[in-house]
Amino acid sequence: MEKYEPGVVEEKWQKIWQENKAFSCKDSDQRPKYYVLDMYPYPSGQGLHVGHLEGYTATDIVARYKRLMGYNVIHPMGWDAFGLPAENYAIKTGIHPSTTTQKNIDNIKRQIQSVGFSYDWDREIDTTDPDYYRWTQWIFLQLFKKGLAYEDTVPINFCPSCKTGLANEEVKGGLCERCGSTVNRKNLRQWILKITEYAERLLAGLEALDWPEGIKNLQKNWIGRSEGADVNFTLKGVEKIVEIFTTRPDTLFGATYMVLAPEHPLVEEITTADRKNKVMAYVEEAAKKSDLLRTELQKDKTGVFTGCYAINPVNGQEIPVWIADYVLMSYGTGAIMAVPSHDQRDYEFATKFQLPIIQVIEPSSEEELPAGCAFAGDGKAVNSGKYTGMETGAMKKAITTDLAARGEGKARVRYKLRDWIFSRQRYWGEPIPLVHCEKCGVVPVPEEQLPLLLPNVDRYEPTGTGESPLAAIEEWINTTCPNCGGPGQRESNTMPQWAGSCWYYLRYLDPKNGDKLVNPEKEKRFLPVDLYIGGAEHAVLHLLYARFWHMFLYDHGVVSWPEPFQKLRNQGMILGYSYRFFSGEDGKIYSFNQVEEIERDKFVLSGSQTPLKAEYISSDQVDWQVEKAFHPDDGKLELEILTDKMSKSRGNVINPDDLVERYGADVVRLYEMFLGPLESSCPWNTKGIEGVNRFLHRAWRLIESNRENLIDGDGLVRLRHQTIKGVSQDLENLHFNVAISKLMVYLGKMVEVKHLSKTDASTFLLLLNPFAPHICEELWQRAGFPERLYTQKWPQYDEQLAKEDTFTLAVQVNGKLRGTVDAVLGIQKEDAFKLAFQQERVQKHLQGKKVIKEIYVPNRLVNLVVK
Ligand code: ANZ
Ligand code: ZN
Repeated sequence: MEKYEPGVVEEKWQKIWQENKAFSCKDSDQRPKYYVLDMYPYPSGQGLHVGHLEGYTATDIVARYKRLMGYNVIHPMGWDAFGLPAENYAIKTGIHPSTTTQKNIDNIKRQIQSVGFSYDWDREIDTTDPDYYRWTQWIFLQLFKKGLAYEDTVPINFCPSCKTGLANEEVKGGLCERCGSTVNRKNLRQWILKITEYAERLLAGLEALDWPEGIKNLQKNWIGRSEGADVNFTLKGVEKIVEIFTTRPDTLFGATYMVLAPEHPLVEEITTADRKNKVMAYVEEAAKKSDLLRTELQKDKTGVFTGCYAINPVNGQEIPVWIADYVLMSYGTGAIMAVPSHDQRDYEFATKFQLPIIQVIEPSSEEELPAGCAFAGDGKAVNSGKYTGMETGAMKKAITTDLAARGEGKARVRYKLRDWIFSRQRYWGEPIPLVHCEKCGVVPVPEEQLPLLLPNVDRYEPTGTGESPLAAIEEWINTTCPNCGGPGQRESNTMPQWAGSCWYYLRYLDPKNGDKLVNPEKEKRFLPVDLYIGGAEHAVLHLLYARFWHMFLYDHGVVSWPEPFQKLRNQGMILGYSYRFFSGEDGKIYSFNQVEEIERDKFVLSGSQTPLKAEYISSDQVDWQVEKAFHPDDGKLELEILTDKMSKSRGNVINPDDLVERYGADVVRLYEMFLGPLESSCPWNTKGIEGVNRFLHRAWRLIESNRENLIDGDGLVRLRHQTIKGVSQDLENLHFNVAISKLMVYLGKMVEVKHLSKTDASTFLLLLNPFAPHICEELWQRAGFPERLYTQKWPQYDEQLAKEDTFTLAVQVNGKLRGTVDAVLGIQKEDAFKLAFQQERVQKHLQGKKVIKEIYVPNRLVNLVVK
């Protein structure tokens, strides 16, 4: 019997697959298509870690399964290669980002290929390739021509460290998502995409998508649809009208003051002379704060009175007009009516500045009117003139209709979604194909001149004045106007990294097309993506932007399907470990990789000869279930095992290269899937890998030692059909870990039989193949089965034979029959007792008694002896 050597086997089959283009997807193939897509990686210098491989393994399993199911599977891979790290590296070293990027791509491609993923490499794309970004630029031009890209000088989120503007989606808790610096406000000329024009459709389209509810909700909240009304208030004295937006027009009788955002255009005009200084000082202060800071709920409310009064259109009441920074200019109309009794922020403000609080909604009887805060719920109107007594919903409608009839307001839907700030003041991105001409204004670069190439520069530093390094290259920046031929200047901003990933899934369908972004036939044939797997962190960024571009392309006939990704699943995060030792000598955190050995009273760091002393570490306590270990005598904390997101800075990254080298790709793939359900976050545990390693070695031994004596008999008929059914269903539901367990049970039974049947051996290899394709191909060949495994058909099961065998379990208490229950043949003793205890009639007979003995007759009865 030959020994299982994963290294040899895997190299052999990867070569065969590659030489035969085993996984290439033919456009002409008329079988039903299946498009399974990964979120393509950014080619970072660190390469991939085991977390990246989880999603890629999952999609590969599905791709291989669907191929055997008879689908024409398209499973491509590419590189999201524009981005800041390569540019920052260039700033430090002077090495061109394309050089670094290529090196990183080569490394990651090597890593991916070493795991045996069945990508169709003929479809590989790279977003920094001019033949690719030509079409990114082309889409931008279409957006521009349709009026969906506009230029504006706006206060934007500016990261002082990255020296570039950021989209709202890229700011997390007031910090730059990339580098963690505090983000400032800065007025900059920007290119902006009108994603808001698609707000309603982006929302409505979610309905039909098979996406995790969590992601759908994040998008819904980000789009933030609010139904309400715009209401006009006349300003006393100045004869101006201020429009406010409210979601609660039913509370109009409770409005006791009005607030304008400090940036509101009327502020200066309406402020009375005696208040000018105070008001202007406040406006200046507010300009320094971010929207996020201003709207924090806990924040102490500030504001100033303008001296002006507004007239409430429903009752003619005069209410004071304040300015306060909790009202944002970027939402609604930048002005609100304040109803302190029913809005918490207004309540706090009114309390602080001693403004009147008038209740206009009465909670329904069960609810109590809360003390010391606003009642924000629905109920019955009180103190509301002719509307008094109406329910909230009905009153909203009635009062809005009445206001509209008098020309004092109208129903209005508003969205939180803001337009997408699309320009970056950086070098390593797609140049925006526009020319500024003094005579003609902004002129698009003619489509036939695309791609507009990124020129070489000597220095990569952003200018920090808000212009990209491109602005300094005179021979590039100065050009002629495509319209009048006069002198013009190129746009110096580049596109954000999201641009390329907005449409990459389209280019895979037709990666080499020089005339069109994608051939319409191919697009019709392969869209939409049937399964898209990636991290949940893209919920409102990539996944929203891509839907927006896709809808735009749909409107303009480039694609024929309104949504790009029909089914989406998120992979959980694989967490890394680190240790923290509390010996007298040491209290530092060590990464998983750094610790070579742990013994009772010492631990040894990798590459170190001298063990560090720990007062007490019991090696059997350092099990992966253990989070903390305490000293047995004094109870002092000795060792803590921390799990956390894998990252270079935490030093807890697990590199797949070492694992593939040591165990082989098949073991790594299996283990990635065996960690737990795809969607949950689990810690990586290299010890646990031994289990699946043993499983594969066992499979090898079984088939290899029987391959010359396989018999023709029926074999394990029922178990085989059950396993086919179970594994097929698990694959449809992406329950990979469950499927592997079933294969382990099947193998266990095959090992026990005297003569292994051909059918069992071949079925097992077919079922295991998507998970561990190399070893299965090899054993398939060794066992003398026909052709190659990857060209075979997925096994079918017989519903009748796949039924689990059951028997009637009798449950006795003190020898008397007290119940029966259906149980699976071969049920374990503990499970049989569990079933027995669940019986209501049995429970009755156990009440107040103690079980002193449990008797089990396998596949027949349990008897509980009680006293
Ligand atoms: C009066 C009122 C009474 C309100 C009440 C609420 C409760 P959403 O649901 O987020 O859309 N608002 C309007 N524009 C604002 C702005 N630019 N800055 C800060 N707040 C603003 O919230 C809409 C509500 O937020 C509006 O309805 C308005 O307060 C406030 F019992 O009007 B409401
Ligand atoms: Zn011109």
